[in-house]
Amino acid sequence: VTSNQLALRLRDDVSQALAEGRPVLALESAFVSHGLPFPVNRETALAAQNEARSLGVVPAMIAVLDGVVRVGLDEAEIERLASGRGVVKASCWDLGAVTALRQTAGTTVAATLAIAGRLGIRVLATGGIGGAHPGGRDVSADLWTLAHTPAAVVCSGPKAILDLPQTLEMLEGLGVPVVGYGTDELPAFFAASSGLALPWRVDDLDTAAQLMRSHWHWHSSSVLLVQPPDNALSPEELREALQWAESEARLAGVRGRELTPFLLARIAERTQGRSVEVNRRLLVANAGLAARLAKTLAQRKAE
Ligand code: PSU
Ligand code: MN
Repeated sequence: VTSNQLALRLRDDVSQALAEGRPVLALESAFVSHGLPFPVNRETALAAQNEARSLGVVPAMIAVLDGVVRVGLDEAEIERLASGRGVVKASCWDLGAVTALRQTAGTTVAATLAIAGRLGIRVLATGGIGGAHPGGRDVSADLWTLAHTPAAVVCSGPKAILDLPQTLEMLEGLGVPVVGYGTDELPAFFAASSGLALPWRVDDLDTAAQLMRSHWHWHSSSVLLVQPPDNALSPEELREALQWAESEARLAGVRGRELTPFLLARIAERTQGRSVEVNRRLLVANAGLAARLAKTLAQRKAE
C-alpha cells in the first residue's frame, strides 16, 4: 500500500495481517540504527523478527526510509539501518521533518508508537524505554507518547542509564501502568532488578491481556509489560560502568538525542561488550513475549 500524500508504505504481509485481524508485532528501529554496534544490531533485528515469525506473528519493524514511513522491513532494509551511514535517530519531534526532507531514520519507541498507534498495531517490543535522565533536564518523548497511545509495550524496564525512581513516578503520574511479567520488581534493562517495587504483577498472558483490555476500555495510555534479562550484569559492574559513562558524557558535553546512544556505547566499552550481549538477548526475549501477547490479544478479540 503506498500513499504518496502520507508517504506511508506497509509491507504486504503486514497489511494483510492487519486486514484479517491476525497478530502483528511492531518493532522499534532506533536500537538498530543507534543502540547496538554493527553487526550485532543487524543480527538482533533479524533474530527478533524470526522470533515473532516462529510464533506465527508478523513482525513490523518501523523506520523512515528516504522520507517514507515504512512498516515491515526486509533484510536489505534492516542492513541499511544497521550500517548507520546517513541514518538519523527520529523521535516524535523529528517525524514530520524526516519525511518532508526525505531522510532515513531509525525510530525511537516514541516515534514507533505514534506510527503503530495510528495504524492500529497494538503491541510493540523494545529493549528498554527512554525516561528521565538524572538531573531532571532531559526526559524522553517515550514517556509522553506512552501516556496517550493505547498499546502494549514489552520491554525490560527503562534503560539503566536513567533516574529509575523518577521515571517510575512519571509513569504513574502519566497513567501508564507498569506490570511485571513474573516479577515484583522493576527490571533495569542491564540489571535484573532496580530495587523498586512494581504496583502490579501477572504470571500469565491471559491475565495480562485481560488487564490490558480493561485498561484500554477506560484509559487511552499504553501498558508496559516488563521482564528482566536472564543474563543481567552484576549491580557492581553496572554501577561502575554507568558512573564512568556519565562522567564521559559530562566531559564531552553530550546532550539531546545523542545522549542515550553515547551512554550505551560507553557502557559497552567499559563492560567489554557484556552489556551488548545482555541487550541482544533481552531484545529477542522481549520480541518473543510480545509476539505471544499479540496472539493472546488477537484470540481474545476473536472470541
Ligand atoms: N532499547 C534498546 N536500545 C535502544 C533503545 C531502546 O535496547 O537504543 C532506544 C529506543 O528507541 C528508545 C530510545 O526509544 O533508545 C530512547 O532515546 P531518548 O532517550 O533519546 O528518547
Ligand atoms: Mn532525551
